[in-house]
Amino acid sequence: MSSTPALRPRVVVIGAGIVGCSLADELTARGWTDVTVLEQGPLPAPGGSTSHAPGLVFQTSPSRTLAAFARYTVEKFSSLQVDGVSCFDRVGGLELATTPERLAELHRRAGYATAWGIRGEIVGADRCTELWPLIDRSVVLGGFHTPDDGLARAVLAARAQLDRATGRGARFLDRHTVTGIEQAEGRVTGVVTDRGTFPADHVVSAAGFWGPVIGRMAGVDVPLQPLAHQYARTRPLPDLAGAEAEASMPILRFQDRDLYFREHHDRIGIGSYAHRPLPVDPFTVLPYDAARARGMEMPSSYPFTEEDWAPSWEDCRRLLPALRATEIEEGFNGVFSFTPDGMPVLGESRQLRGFWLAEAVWVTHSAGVAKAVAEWMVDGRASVDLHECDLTRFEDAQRSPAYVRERGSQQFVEVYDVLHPLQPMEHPRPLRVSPFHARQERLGAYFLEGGGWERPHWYEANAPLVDSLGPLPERDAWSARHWSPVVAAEARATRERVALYDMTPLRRLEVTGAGALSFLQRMTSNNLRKKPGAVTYTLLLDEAGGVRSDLTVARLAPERFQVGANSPADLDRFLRYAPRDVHIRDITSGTCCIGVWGPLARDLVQPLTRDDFSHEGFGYFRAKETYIGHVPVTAMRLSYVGELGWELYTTADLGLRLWDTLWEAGRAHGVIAAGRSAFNSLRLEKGYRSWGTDMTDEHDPYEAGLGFAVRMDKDGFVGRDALRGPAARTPARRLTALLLDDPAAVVLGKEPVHVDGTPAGHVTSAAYGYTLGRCVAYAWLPALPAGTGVHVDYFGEKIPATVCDEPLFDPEMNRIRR
Ligand code: FAD
Ligand code: THG
Repeated sequence: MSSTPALRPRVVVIGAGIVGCSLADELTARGWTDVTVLEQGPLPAPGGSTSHAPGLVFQTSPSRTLAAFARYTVEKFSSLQVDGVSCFDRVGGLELATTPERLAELHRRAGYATAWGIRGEIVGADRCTELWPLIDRSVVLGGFHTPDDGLARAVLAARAQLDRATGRGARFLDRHTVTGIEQAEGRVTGVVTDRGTFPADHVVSAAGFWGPVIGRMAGVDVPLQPLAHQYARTRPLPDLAGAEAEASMPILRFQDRDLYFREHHDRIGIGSYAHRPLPVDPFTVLPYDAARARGMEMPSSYPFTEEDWAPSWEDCRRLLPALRATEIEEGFNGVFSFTPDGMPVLGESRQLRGFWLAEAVWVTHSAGVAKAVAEWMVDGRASVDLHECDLTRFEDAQRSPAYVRERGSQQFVEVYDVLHPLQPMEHPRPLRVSPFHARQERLGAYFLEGGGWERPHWYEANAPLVDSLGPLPERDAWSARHWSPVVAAEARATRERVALYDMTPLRRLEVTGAGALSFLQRMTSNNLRKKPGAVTYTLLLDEAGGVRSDLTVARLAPERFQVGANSPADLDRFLRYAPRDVHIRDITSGTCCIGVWGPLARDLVQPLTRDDFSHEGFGYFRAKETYIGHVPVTAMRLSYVGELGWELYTTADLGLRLWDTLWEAGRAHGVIAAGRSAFNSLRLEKGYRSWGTDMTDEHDPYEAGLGFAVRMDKDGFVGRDALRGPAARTPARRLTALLLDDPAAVVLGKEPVHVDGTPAGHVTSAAYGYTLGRCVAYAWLPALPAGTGVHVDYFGEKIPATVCDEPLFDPEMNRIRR
């Protein structure tokens, strides 16, 4: 994607922490050997977060991408040595539960581990004390033991990678402070330091929590917040006297008290997230020498605040009574980075080509991140899905310093909390609201947040409809969160009558200009050369044929298109590729959309317009610009919930009028407002994929079940050449539809799936299908015939499910095409 200015481009990496060193290694390993790493502090421990990281590596994460990064880091560090000392000490990991909620959470984490290929098992309290004899057995209920986790020797690992990169031609220049980024015509050209300027074709900021400072030099927002975090070491423990190894017990987490532990020979090191957030302004961090002159060990280690530590020290002694015989010998408040969503910030800036970020990365993920960024730079794409880490993922409203600070601090607070996948952060809310917000509030909307938007998940106003439903299966406490029986009523009303869905958060791009058609033809997989009025479902592929997004493209006029898109990355990709005669505008903010769906949708809408909304007058996947009452709308006949109806778009100023017009007209038809929970259930019954969850650029269209949107007979679209092989069309793995056998069972997503008793894949999305009377789960699995029995592992329970042909609901399209 990034145009490569030279065969062997000149790369300058800023920062020689674990990320900068690892990146130099990965780049030089791929033949990009003209690499200069600039570091303000003295090597080998220049004073950033890496220099004092205790190096605990717990690989398990809800994020498949983070888990993959961690697995690679462990594999790589295990193979690296300096002077005979390994860079990784595989002592294992142990997470403790002291409450039933945490024990359940550990089962969920064990599920992630299985799904992402990490060994681990739930163990009882006895085994916990066997692994960690200092633990007071009466405090713990059980634990999650992961034998392949352990300790990274971060400074050593940085050294080893630095040495290897140096051997391939990279140079590391310490005591060089970067003071500016040079650019010309939207590309980086060099890096200015206090000791001269270094010309560069690519610059990577691996400056850790200094990222925002480097970002400002380049004119690029870096949405991370540095926070201080307490780490302390005890005096020698009599119980550990004579310990020869640096550590022999697993690294330990006591999440119920926001604490973690490791051994340092005969001492215990303790980290705490229990204290108040301690944000640090990266612009005020002292340079290395000035920090030393002030008595700080290094710029990133602030003085230990005793008052923040005191309550945790009590918790430590309760868990590990042996600590009562000792004291804290030393402690510090060490600084590192937190982002609004807890994920790293990676990728190339669009505003400044050749300027890359590799920030907010833990030691745990460092080598995996470095490999992915190196692949991205050298090959144009990474081999692992990076959409959760891509710097383009943030909306404009998610990049303000106020937002980044609030959310970053909240990430710190919640680091070990048991978080439901739907649970939103409390602040700042509401941030973005649709024009219908006041009406939704009046209907008792249960709002959750996504992309900054307040999104109704159901409406309490529909509660009376629940009585007419048959009995619903009981939900367990976890799946009952952020859910209500009202969801079932809303799904039923959509299938039987008609419902209004707020589709405002659906991203909309306007693509105009003389070159618009040929641009969209080149960028996407389906044929868009159709008369105005046509809507087409099409895929944005990358050069390797991976699915970057799925789009609807409405041709509203010969040179004017409206694109229904997914993430901000879609806009970014369009803007990067667009030639001069194509104009692209994100019109999401400033417009709004209502989905009017259900068998009575036509009865509701037709009387409001003079246009013909009959099947003959307004066909499936067609668009019209018309009026609904007083309101000019763009109407598109399509439905993600699989029912007759239209998406109606208008400008934000007219949104309320549109809502009220439809609401009034709908009374006679029993219209309801319906929320995202019903929406998600209905789309899964219909088999419509959700990009980013069900498929990503790691998947080709055929295995994702989207081959129908690829026109191989169309010339020259991105990704076409990669899909040419016939092998692609008989995929070995598939996004597979499952129905849970037990009508009362529910799973939520990301669970491992077992085939013949062995883990074979994972659930992407899942929701109860109220029409089908079963929970629907989509899963990545080896290609299996319909009827095959599998098991989904939900909190350690093996739930039987069956592979099904799709779509599960209305395969003849009787409900939509009429
Ligand atoms: P850094 O190591 O900070 O490197 C960035 C480098 O950039 C610095 O050396 C800095 O001097 C340099 N730099 C900045 N600005 C400039 C400039 N203008 N010019 C030149 N050079 C510049 N992670 C884990 O995985 N496990 C743990 O157990 C763990 N525990 C932690 C405990 C503590 C107390 C702390 C503070 C962090 C911990 N972390 C842990 C997090 C981890 O340490 C960091 O996320 C990681 O080290 C970041 O690496 P980095 O290379 O991105 O940043
Ligand atoms: N509406 C609009 N744009 C969108 C979405 C939307 N863009 C992003 C995302 N959602 C795209 N996802 C889908 C998925 C399926 C369908 C539409 C958008 C769909 N598919 C039909 C099918 O598979 O049977 C029709 C496919 C075809 O005829 O080619 O309707 O919700 N505006």
